[in-house]
Amino acid sequence: MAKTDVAYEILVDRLAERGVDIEKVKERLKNQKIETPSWGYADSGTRFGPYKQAGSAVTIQEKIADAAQVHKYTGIAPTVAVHVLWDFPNGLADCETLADYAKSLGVAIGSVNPNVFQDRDYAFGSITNENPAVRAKAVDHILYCIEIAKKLGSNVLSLWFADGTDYPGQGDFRRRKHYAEECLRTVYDAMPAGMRMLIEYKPFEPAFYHTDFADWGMSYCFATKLGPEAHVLVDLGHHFPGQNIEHIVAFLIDEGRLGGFHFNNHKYADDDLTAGSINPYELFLIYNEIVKAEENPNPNPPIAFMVDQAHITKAKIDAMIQTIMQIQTAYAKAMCVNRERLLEAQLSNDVVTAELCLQEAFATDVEPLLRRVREEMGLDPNPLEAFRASGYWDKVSRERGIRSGAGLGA
Ligand code: PSV
Ligand code: MN
Repeated sequence: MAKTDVAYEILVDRLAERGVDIEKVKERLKNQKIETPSWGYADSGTRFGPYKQAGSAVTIQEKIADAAQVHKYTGIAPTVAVHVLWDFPNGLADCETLADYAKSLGVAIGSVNPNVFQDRDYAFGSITNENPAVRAKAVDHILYCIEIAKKLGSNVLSLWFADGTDYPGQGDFRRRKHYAEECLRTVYDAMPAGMRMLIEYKPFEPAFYHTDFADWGMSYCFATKLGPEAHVLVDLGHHFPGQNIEHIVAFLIDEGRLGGFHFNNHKYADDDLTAGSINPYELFLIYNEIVKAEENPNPNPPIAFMVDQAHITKAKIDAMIQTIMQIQTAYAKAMCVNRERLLEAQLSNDVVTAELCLQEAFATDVEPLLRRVREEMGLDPNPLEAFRASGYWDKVSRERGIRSGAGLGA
């Protein structure tokens, strides 16, 4: 037997001892879906300026082509999130044939992200601005994004507001909250049947004193007031250090309001680092809640699993493939928990055994399983090496070179 087969067989036995059915795990891994962001293939930057790379995508066609590579090698990244201002400089005209183009490359357009933060008119807020004309402009842009979503066959409207203030006294919290409620109501009522609104939160940046959507509780509150098609979007980078994100995830699932994720990892602030790069145990614990939700009845709608990362030092497609593999690994490990033993330990207050059940799963080497799953999906067992060997990146970096475009690093 080949070495990899032996490792796989040992894992099968080990998981059977934990009451885990490997065939079911494989099935779930094959059905996993993670959306990658168009802006992750383009140049991005920091407050100190843009970081340009040879080969970065500029047009939406290039971004989709790069995203299609990630899907081609991982098999589980079939959709691409779009950011309207950065991806469609010519508006609806840019969308005409885009769905067909994406389809021809084996992917589809996923969530649609309006941009009501870049225009200088929004310096003092978009939907929370004191000026009704600015609020109306922001709402109009989001309504236009709904039209774009319809054209692209997307049913997820993903909203993030940079709104906030920098200094105490600058704005009135409650008045701003009322403006936001009013504007979101207009948008929500304009959504066609089947469309979902995701409301993201972020405690700081670019506003540094307060943000109008500061935490999950505020997003939850806006969402519940709006109606059943509004949900909370959890961006892993949008929490203060030490915050227990898996608890937030479990709570929202139980309330039926977890709409989706923006995966990434942070060490200090909203660093946009590769998912699992700084704290893989946290990612595992988040997936532990997702796995439990999949296995137990709960009121939550389908979750949109999305990446929100803009790498500045890593090669972009390499980094995105690495990201998908990290998330896939977290999911696989979370399915390796001995659930029966964990429940017994919890019921008998055996804290050490309970913790060990999770640690044992986290320590499980799931590589043989993931390689097997990829082979069964007709993929190379090592997506990153296979992509690198394909020469795609060398080719596009030569052809595209260093250019200017729209986006975070325009
Ligand atoms: C804001 O930091 C954010 O997380 C939002 O999701 C934006 O759409 C995205 O980043 C832009 O990069
Ligand atoms: Mn985000």
